[in-house]
Amino acid sequence: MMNKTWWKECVVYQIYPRSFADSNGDGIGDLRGITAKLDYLKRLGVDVIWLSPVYRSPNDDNGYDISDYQDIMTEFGTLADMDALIAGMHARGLKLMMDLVVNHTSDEHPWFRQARASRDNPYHDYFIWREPRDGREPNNWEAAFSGSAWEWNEATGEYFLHMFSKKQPDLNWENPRVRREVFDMMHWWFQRGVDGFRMDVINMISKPADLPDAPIIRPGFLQPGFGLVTNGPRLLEYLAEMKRDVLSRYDCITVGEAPLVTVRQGAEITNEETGSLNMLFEFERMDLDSVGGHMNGKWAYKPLDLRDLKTTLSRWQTALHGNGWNSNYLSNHDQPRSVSRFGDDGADRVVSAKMLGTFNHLLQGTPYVYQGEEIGMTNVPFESIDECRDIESLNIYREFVEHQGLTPEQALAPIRVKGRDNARTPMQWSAASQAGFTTGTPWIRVNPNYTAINVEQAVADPDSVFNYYRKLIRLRRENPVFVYGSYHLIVPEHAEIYAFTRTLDAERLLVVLNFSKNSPTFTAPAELSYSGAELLIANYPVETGDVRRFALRPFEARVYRLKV
Ligand code: TEU
Ligand code: CA
Repeated sequence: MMNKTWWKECVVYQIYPRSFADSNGDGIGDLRGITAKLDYLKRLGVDVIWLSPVYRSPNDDNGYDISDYQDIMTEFGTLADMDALIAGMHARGLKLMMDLVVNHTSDEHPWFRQARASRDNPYHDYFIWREPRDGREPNNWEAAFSGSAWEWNEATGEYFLHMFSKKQPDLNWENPRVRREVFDMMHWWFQRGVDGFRMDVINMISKPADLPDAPIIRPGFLQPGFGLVTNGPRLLEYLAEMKRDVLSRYDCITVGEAPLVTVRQGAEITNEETGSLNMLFEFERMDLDSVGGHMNGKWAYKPLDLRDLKTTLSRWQTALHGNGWNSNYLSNHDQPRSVSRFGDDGADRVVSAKMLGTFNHLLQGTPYVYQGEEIGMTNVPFESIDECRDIESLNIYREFVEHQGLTPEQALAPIRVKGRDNARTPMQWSAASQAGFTTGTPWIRVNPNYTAINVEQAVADPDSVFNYYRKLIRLRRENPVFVYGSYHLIVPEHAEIYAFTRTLDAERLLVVLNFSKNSPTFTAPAELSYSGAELLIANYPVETGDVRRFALRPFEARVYRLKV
């Protein structure tokens, strides 16, 4: 029998602090701004808040480059503001999940400042250094934000590794002192009241000893090196050590961000008896609308084939059932807005946002809602690269224009579709100036559709995406089958309908979702036996009728409780 635990039954809401709520008019979201919105989150019904990094940082990668793990970024506030936020959350029964970014630090962190000074410095071995190879970079790895993954350090006559920006040097987890530092820092935050951690690229912390060249998949010197640093030789050992030394001491929630993780590794890491983390963010679902193996990776867009999504998610759903635990998400601060990507952000914005919410809350696993998703916020019609702020987009734009000869418009097109800034524009609180996010000038432009899409309008409208999410979250809280029911895909071959059942003892749910603008007919498979069906939630009014066969409207969603 599957263990029942709070972190399986909860709903997590992700806050991107820079864009959530600004309390002092400097155009940058902050901790006091979040504290002022806790009643809104309580009203939505979520249980856990995942806070993207709020630590001291020079913001080369918006906080994912940390210079002090035990202090707060100046723009965001102070440790006292942090304590007030934690107290405000706990007073409302909300839990806090911090972002743990320990694959790398900022190059302005004292550890790295010391390390790069001399090879004899006691902190030198906190990072990954290599001699030049034939006077050049030690291998052909490309970093995630373009350019080599190696940076020259004159003072010691070596290169240091950075899988992300050159201001994000990778930590050397082989060094037990590094692991000790990280574990002590986690204890420090747990003792300050936090309830768990989302762990940034945690499956990249163990590098292959010889750091070999990456396979050549495109012309030129640099090749994607991610595949060589994910799921490394000592990863499970380090995670087990973290569980033994830290996580097992607290009633906490953990989720590991794990690019390129496989289902087998996912089951191993999240196995409740022998694993180390509660759940993972897998990326397979996020790679289905880009041309596989293309030299431009995610920027090479191709329309999603729903059958690919069904195949991928069904593998994770069935493989982890009773053996691990899934996380479910359709967007975050690194991905474009879900309604624009998987739904329709035009005439069918509201129904498709509700359908996607139904999908994300009815799959087995803990659902993650990204700020603004609960009101159906959309991608942004960026007019020029000057409106963008994200290092990943700015670097790839330069790559497209300077090295691939694209025109500015051609280079901007894939950024409009897949760029991370789509998720990072200010939260739209009202139709007032700057969407009620700030009384100043926001650090990044507000999406012009804020006059129509905002919290004030959504809360007041009983038929809004927001109130539909409230009902979904309440249903999930009141019905264990939503959480623990086993997943079974039906009509697998259908190109527009994603339908499945969830079964727990004698209780069964039938979930039918139309992922298209068209009106396909759903026909229940013969083997699906049931005597009666009670409609629990739908994003259109539904006449009672034959549940075994019915036509679906664009992006229609229905959830029935079946009497078996
Ligand atoms: O993201 C890791 C990661 O895989 C992303 O870079 C992803 O590949 C890409 O953005 C999708 O295109 C984590 C954080 O979530 C991200 O914000 C940071 O930039 C990155 O790590 C480095 O810390
Ligand atoms: Ca501010």
